[in-house]
Formats: sequence, C-alpha cells, structure tokens
Amino acid sequence: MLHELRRRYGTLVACSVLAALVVTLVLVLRPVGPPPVYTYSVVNTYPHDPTAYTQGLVYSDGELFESAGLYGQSSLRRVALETGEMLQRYDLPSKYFAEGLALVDDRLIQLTWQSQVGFVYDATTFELLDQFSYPTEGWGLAWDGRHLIMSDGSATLRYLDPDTFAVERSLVVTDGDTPIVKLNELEVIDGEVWANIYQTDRIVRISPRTGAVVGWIDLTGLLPVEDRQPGVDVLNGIAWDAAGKRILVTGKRWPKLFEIVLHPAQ
Ligand SMILES: [Ca+2]
Repeated sequence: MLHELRRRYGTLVACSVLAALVVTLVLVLRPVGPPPVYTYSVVNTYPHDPTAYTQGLVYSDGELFESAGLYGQSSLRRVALETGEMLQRYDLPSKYFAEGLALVDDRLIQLTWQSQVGFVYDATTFELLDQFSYPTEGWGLAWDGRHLIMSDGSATLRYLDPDTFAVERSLVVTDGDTPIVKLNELEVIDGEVWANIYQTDRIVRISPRTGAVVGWIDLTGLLPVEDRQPGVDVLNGIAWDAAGKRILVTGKRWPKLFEIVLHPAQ
C-alpha cells in the first residue's frame, strides 16, 4: 500500500515537472512581435503659452511646472492647468538654455542643454538653492520616486541620485535590436518611462527594468492644422497626474495642451 502511494506520488511529481517545462518552453519559444502601437483621443484641451518652448513638464496638484528653453528666453514656470495662467516665473541668465525638469519632494531640478549645469530650486519660492554638473548634454528629466532619470539625446537613460546627482545606473533603450535615439522629454507613468522622440509625433513607452520598448504612442494630428502658426515647433512635454490618472501633453510653442487617453491602434 505504502509502495503504491509512493509510486503514484512520484508519477504526480514527474507530471508536474513536465508540465512546468512545457509551459516554460512555450513562453520562451513563442514569437515576440513588435511592441503595440497606441493612438489617442483628446479628453480636454487647455490653453498653453505659445511663447513657451517647452522642454520640461511636470504636474502637481492642479498646476504644471514647466521648463521653457532657448537662449535668452529660458525660464522656470508655475502654470494653472485649466486656465494656462502663469502664476510664477523665474528667468534664467541668457547664457543658459533650459531643458528637462523634475519635481523631487519640495525641490525642482532643471537641466540645461549644453552647459552641463543643472539647477535646484525651492519648488514653492523658486529660490535657486544649488547647482550641479554632468558630463553630457541635458535633454529630459523625470523622477521615479528613487532616482532622477535623465536623457541626453542618445538612446541612453541615466539614473541619478537625487541628492548627489551621481550616475548610479545606465539603461539603453531598444526596440528589438534597434537603439532608440533622440529620447527627449520624460515622464514616469504607472511604472513605465515615457519619452518624447525629438522631431517626431511619437512617444515611446519603456520598461525601466530592461530598457525594452513596450509600446509606441502615435500622436499624429494632435495639434489641429489651424493652430500650427509660424513658430509652432515639435511635440514635447509629458506630465502625469498620478491621482487623477490623467495624461497631459503639449509641444514647443504650442497654443494648446491636451489631456489624452490611449487606444490600441487598429
Ligand atoms: Ca515630464
């Protein structure tokens, strides 16, 4: 009797191991398709300052923090989302071209394009508290709760300590075997890193674990033709209202800012 039970138990274990092996093989060998593509619907449209050359965008409690670029025009702004009204502004010295922006607790961290200098501000008063240097160009910046994530125009994202600004990790973003370059403005959304691709209407969704592209968002046609006045530049700027689950996007010198929802493309 005991012998029979042992035999049956042994068979059961063998069957379980075999089933696990089959499942593993199916998962490993299944064809991996290209990442899904998403299109969008506009849920809300808000005013946006058409003189703001948007390089960084962050949402916080009904307001946006915005970093606007260009030499002689660079600024840090606090803007009311619904009205587009500028509530606060700090102008950078004209030798700096402002870039990515992140909110870390009560501090705002702002990059510059080619000066290799970052600025730290009090998020309430916009008082300049500190500055730091980095060896690359500065493009986009985001905060994932532990690290600042920085882009520099290449396919590489760098993870910086939020206090020392030391690089603690690098991540190369790839779609299959192809590195995805020109990663620009950044946002961390539900555990993914989203990046504008400079000079395109696309946002890429990135796995922060592997750097693999997990989706593409095609925002072609987002800014209506009648709003494309001279001087209007490319799509840039992603902000995430985590509590309201709202995706907010705009572009450089765009007169509008949009809340969008995504749909799988057909
Ligand atoms: Ca952002």
